[in-house]
Amino acid sequence: TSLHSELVEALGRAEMRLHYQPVVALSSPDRVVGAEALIRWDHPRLGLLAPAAFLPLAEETGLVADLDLWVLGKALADLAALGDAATLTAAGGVPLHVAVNLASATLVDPRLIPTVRAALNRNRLRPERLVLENVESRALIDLPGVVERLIELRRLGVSISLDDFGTGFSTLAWLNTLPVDQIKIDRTFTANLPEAASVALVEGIIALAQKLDIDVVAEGVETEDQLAALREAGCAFAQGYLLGRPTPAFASVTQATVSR
Ligand code: G
Ligand code: G
Ligand code: MN
Ligand code: NA
Repeated sequence: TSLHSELVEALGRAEMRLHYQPVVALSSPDRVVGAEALIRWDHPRLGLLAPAAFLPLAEETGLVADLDLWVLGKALADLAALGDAATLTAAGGVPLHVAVNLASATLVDPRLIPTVRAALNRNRLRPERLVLENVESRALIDLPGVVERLIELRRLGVSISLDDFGTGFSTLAWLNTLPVDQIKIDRTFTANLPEAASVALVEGIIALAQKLDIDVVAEGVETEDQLAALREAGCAFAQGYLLGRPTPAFASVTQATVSR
């Protein structure tokens, strides 16, 4: 059988898994403010597959929206299952959020908004608890109706995050025109910290985002030096192996900073 026909059946056979990676506020002390849901396929023969092994196929064959909508329901159910007490972050008392990645096909899928509403209601979660990340920034310029959909989602109270910021088709000009609450600085920029040129770049992005009232999350933080450079630059949030690897148990995400 082809990987494609297996993928069609995988959702029905409950072979999809979510791993969660902590998103950390760089305050003193640091604290976990949420988690990004990252899909995996627990394939019966091939074992645990990363998104790179099946997402391109899912996108080509029109299955990616089904996957993303499943992720939405599962991630919000997992968040709700943590319970109220466990989801309050150590400082500030702000409840944890969960971030879900959406392909461009999902953004224009008519089921998206009804699914978001239903999943929030079913799990008795306020919309502020959900962040939607746009995986393919190209969609934002290519597909008609995407901006309107983002505006509608935001009106519901859901936060919109621009993923992989600074790469591919994303441009600074978009920050002014797109309904966006957060940008995630791509890990290729973090990787070159604390190199002077990268520090300047990150500082520039942060200054611009602050003026536009947009939160900045730095991705891919792997070293203490990178983390120090981000603090120095005034970056408010970060994610990366140094702060916490993706893990199958959502609950363990909340312990990420406790162990630091
Ligand atoms: O987990 P990993 O770093 O291997 O993820 C690789 C890529 O897959 C990332 O760019 C991420 O945005 C994307 N991805 C992870 N989970 C999902 C998902 O549920 N839906 C979509 N559309 N993309 C995802
Ligand atoms: O594109 P997106 O931001 O959704 O991608 C998230 C991906 O980045 C996941 O596959 C996750 O496993 C990976 N990731 C998370 N933290 C790190 C890190 O510190 N270094 C690297 N190289 N990858 C990371
Ligand atoms: Mn992401
Ligand atoms: Na990213």
